[in-house]
Amino acid sequence: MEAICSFLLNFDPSKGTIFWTCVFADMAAKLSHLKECKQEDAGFLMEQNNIMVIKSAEYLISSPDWEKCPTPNMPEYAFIGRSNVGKSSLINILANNEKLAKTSGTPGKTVMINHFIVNKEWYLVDLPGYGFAKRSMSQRKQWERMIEDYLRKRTNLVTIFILIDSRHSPQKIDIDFINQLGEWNVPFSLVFTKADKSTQAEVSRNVKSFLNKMRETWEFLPPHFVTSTVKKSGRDAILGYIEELNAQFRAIA
Ligand SMILES: Nc1nc2c(ncn2[C@@H]2O[C@H](COP(=O)(O)OP(=O)(O)O)[C@@H](O)[C@H]2O)c(=O)[nH]1
Ligand SMILES: [Mg+2]
Repeated sequence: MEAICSFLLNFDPSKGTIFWTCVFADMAAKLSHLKECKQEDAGFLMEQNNIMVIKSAEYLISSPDWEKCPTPNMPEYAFIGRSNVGKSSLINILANNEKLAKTSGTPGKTVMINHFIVNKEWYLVDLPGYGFAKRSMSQRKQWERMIEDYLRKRTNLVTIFILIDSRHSPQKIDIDFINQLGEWNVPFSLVFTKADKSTQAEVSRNVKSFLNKMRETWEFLPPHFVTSTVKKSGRDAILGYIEELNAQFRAIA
């Protein structure tokens, strides 16, 4: 069976920050088990495992840089990917609120870190996407600086979800961003979006070839999820994973 890397949160009292260690424990076993299930079964299994119920989800604030973000006192999960990959749509189905993050057919230009608070116990963060051709060079530089600072300095950031369009073969821009995260030591998971737009066979082929591409530089693969906001698939698995990490966060906080 393919090696799946699982991460465990730890607290470094000298620095006051959380950090990750890599383990092959319960979570890896669970994820590899889920990988072998059909998506529906995965949702069912997660339900049995007390899948998170969304009681509330509210927009909190948009910040121009990491220092202006809310107090880092709750576990935080950030979502990023190319413009138009389906980020806002995914955030909305996770939060059970179609109007929470704006969705549109045309990508936006705003470069802000957008915080939402879910169940009054964790932060969901919508980050501005990469690969937006209409950004000027200075806007791109601003994006790079803001993202690097946020990802490297935000102490309560548990993991980021990188969204990848499941209709395409591996794209250099996504691979480059992932490799950059490796250099920065930022833990991440992959979410393959818009699974309803191609056949199941095509989606599987693209997911497989993306993971194979990653194997060229990565020893272990991160958890990955396949989603469709039209079919609302993949939602329970992602929320179950967040719930699991929230419990780890609470255990060390
Ligand atoms: N068929 C389908 N369309 C999607 C899905 N997710 C997003 N979209 C569409 O893709 C476009 C961009 O989505 P949006 O969430 O605004 O992308 P963002 O720029 O990454 O935030 C919108 O027209 C969405 O309706 C999906 O899972 N299936
Ligand atoms: Mg958006």
